[in-house]
Amino acid sequence: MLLCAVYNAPMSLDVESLSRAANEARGLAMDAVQASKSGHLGLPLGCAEMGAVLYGNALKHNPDEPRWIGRDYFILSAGHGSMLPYAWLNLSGYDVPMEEIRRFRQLHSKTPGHPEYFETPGVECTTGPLGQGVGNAVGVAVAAKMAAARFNTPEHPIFDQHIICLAGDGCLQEGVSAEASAFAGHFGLDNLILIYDSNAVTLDAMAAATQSEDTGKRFQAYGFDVQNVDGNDMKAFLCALKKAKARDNGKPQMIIAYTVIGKGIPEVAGTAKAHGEAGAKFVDEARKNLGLPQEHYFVSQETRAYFAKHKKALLRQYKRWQKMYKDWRAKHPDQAQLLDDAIEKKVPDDLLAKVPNFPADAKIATRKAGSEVLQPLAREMPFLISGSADLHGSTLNYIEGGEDFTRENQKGRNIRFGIREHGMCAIMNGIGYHGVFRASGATFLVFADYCRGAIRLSALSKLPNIYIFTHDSIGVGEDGPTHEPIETVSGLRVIPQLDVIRPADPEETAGAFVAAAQRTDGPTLLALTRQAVPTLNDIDANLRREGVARGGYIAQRETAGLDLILLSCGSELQHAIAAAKELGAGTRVVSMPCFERFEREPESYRNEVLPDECRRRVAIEAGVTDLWFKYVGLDGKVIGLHRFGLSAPGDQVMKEFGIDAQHVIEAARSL
Ligand SMILES: Cc1ncc(C[n+]2csc(CCOP(=O)(O)OP(=O)(O)O)c2C)c(N)n1
Repeated sequence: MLLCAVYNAPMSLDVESLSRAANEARGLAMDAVQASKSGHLGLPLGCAEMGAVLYGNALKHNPDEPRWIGRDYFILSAGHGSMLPYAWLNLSGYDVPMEEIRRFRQLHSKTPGHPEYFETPGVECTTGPLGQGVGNAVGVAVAAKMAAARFNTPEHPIFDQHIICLAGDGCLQEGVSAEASAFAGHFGLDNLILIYDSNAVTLDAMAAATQSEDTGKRFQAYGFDVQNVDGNDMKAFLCALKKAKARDNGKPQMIIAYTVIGKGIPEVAGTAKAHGEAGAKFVDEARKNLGLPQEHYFVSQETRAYFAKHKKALLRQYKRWQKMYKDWRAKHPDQAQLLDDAIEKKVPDDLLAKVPNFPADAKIATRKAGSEVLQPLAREMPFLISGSADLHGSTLNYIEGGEDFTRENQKGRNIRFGIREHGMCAIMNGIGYHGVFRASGATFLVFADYCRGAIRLSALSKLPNIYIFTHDSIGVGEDGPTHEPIETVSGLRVIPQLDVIRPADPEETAGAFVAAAQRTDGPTLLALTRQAVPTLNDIDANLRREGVARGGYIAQRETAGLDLILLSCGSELQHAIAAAKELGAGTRVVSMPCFERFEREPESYRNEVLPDECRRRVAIEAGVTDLWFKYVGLDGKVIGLHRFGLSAPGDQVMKEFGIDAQHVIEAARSL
């Protein structure tokens, strides 16, 4: 029996078998990268011993049930090293057969270039844009703490797991990981273990060419415990891992693991050349040196036998958990039902009916309407979490009575992310990947650019996040052009799978929040005004709130033969309605709060709203005009602006740029 020298705990580690497995995993990475003529060899080779310890010993998981809620999470933030998890998932017995390893990076394989959440069993997060995985791991750690606080009992530690993230120099150089790590330290996420693959190499050069900070000290300053270890020494690494797992001291854990990038290919090992696929030309010789046969994709009987045995042990561990879980379900059936509903992402069908109508004379900002809509939603959706990047006072998305998430109160539903927009969104993704909670988060819309890297990945991974982004146009006013979105809404509309909804008044805001809540196969961004908007009583209230779900709808129908269509959304819809009054009985007003939802409607509906035969069309929105031409066509006109805004009261800025009914009327008459 080995003893962990640091704290004398027994360790059983079959070094011989796992060393063999590590070399065979290296062989798989070499073969796959060589065959696809692309991909990264350095990390899977350099971290092979850590992969062996994790998958062959330390991780709590179940290859037959990859999404088991009691599992440890392994997140490869350095997603370019994707052959590391693919090889170990294959060896562990996940549904990642050798055929898929052979098809590394090929069309529709389960082994895409970088790990993708929906593509590969056992892959927890979509990673590759460096740093994101660290933010995701922090988010999973938040969700695991929240779930434990809500569901665990002293007898039933259902959620009792560690989130293990492997990150390289690149991940830790990126700002998003710094934001998320500072958050993790502050909120005491001691279920997080961040392994820093410190191999002194980045892509272009040695890491020393671009970094000289003391990373360990930096993370200590964030509030982490930091251990240093030789990452190619399996015993030392397992010992550090066990120590990190055992520490429930309110500190996230960092293990700085010194490794040799590209270990196994002497021609490139330890240098930046090991990083990509350059080492592939030396692999025939490398195979020999590693004791591997010339046969490609080779896995020995011994390794298969080791992992078959290990899987049996994992299944015993899983069964013990199942027994405890069943007992919990029997004793707490209401809680069990709640958990089932949360995992299934159940949202009441009649959610809209739970949101009271606004008074017809309400003249409030859509952000304020949003804050009122959020409260009944939060009551109906107990797993809805609402956070803000230090702007709850402006974004108005605080769940009343939901309490703050703190070290002491991990049941709290309001997360104070601090001024860390990118970190917030990467953490929201982690909460989404965890799968129990629905994450919503808020900031000013103009800062969506800070969040974009994470928002894009939420769309790619189909996470049902809700972004409550306020101050959505030049209507922001006095804060000036730095704070006035111009191109931002359009820039977000072009992200595939992201719904952007810009509601026009309080009732549309109700519809927008409910549409976002009921959409569970992708994220929704709500763009809300800072300034008060009139309630659009010319349109039936139910039509306004229900119309949003279709993305676009006929807000005001013509009363004579159709000869003009006015389109708009958000705070500018009022101008289209006012203009219509002057433009004659043949004018139709279309409210278009969400392009993406409208595009998902059947063609027949879209043609009904925007019939081909009427080509006289004018759109108005206080932002760049380009995307609107899809709906007004080359014969139509769009009122908007293609320059940055101004610092002055919002109504004056709107007027200065001609965002009003008069300009709609003039444009229509000129057609
Ligand atoms: C945000 C982002 N920027 C750049 C890249 C391209 N890239 C992939 S790996 C890498 C270098 C990473 O260095 P390190 O984390 O030390 O990885 P290692 O060299 O150890 O494999 C770069 C620049 C990326 N994937 N994501």
